[in-house]
Amino acid sequence: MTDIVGEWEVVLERVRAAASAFGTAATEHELREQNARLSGPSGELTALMKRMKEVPGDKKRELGQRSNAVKQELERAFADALAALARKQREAELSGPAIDPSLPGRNVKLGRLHPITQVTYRLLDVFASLGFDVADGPEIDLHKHNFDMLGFPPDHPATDMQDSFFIAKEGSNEVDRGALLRTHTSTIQIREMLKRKPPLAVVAPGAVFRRDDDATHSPMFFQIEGFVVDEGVTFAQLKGVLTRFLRALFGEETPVKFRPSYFPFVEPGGEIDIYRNGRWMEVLGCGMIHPVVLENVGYDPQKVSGFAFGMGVDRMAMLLYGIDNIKQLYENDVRLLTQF
Ligand code: FA5
Repeated sequence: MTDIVGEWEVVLERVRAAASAFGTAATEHELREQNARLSGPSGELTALMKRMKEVPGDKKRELGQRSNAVKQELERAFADALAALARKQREAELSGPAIDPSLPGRNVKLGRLHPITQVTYRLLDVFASLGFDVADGPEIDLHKHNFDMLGFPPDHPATDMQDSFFIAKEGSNEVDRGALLRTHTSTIQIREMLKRKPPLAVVAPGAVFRRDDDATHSPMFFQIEGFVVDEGVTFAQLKGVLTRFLRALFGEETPVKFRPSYFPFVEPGGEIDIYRNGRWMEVLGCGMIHPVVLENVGYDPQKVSGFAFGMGVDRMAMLLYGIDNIKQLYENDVRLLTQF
């Protein structure tokens, strides 16, 4: 029993001695650390006071009072040392080189939106003005959203490991073919149609990933998907909306070419090229949503029909800004970025 009382006295003395050394701290951080070692949540004095129940009854009151007094002493010493440090710093500032308030301020360089983001907003604005909603989806998605429900047959080359980035199983190099980095934003068609009922007109921007790499192809690039589903939607409407859109963006005189093309999830399907800067460039794929896709999401293809399109935002940026290599959009050279 006497042990705890003796021990108590020793610790109190040690804490007081340590507090008297507060003045030696060179920085506020150091001072706060010293203080925390004594009275912080796991400080020495705090730990001591938690042991009060071990103290014999007749000593409790006295040791309690003395401990509180030391605690108050500690608080005072800490406040004094803190004030002294602030004073010292202020004195150093005042006796240092004079500040010239008439000097011009430092220029803060203003950032701006990346050209791809700017173009995305421009494209979405046109579609918003045509009455489309904007939707979003995850960059890692399921094989069934990216391929199966869109009517890709299981052996379609686009599902090859050479074309798509599949995700390795956790902790192994084995590939999990159930999930991948989406290869197109058509995943959002499926996701939105599963969630909502027609009529709907939706555009959905996002990053997509493929094993592609040359002057006009990047392994990560951006697409905007669009689709309209309602009773009586026709190919003429598809042509009307997309021509309107491209002319609003590139100018009313822009040559626009519809070519037949194949995508498993549309029938008929097509691609659109536009003529800019002396060449034709493919900008989007499109078509009437395949009845099988409508069935896959629980719609009745006898009642509703729809059209869909997917465009490369990078390609649009290249055409709008006259950039001839897609890589320039990703090098983030400020000499290029500040031109937009
Ligand atoms: C698709 O991705 C289809 N999902 C588009 C679609 C949607 C068709 C709805 C029908 C209905 P495609 O693989 O052609 O289609 O890509 C669409 C556009 O993305 C292309 O026209 C092109 O502008 C752009 N693109 C394709 N690959 C790349 C790439 N590696 N880098 C940059 N842009 C690309």
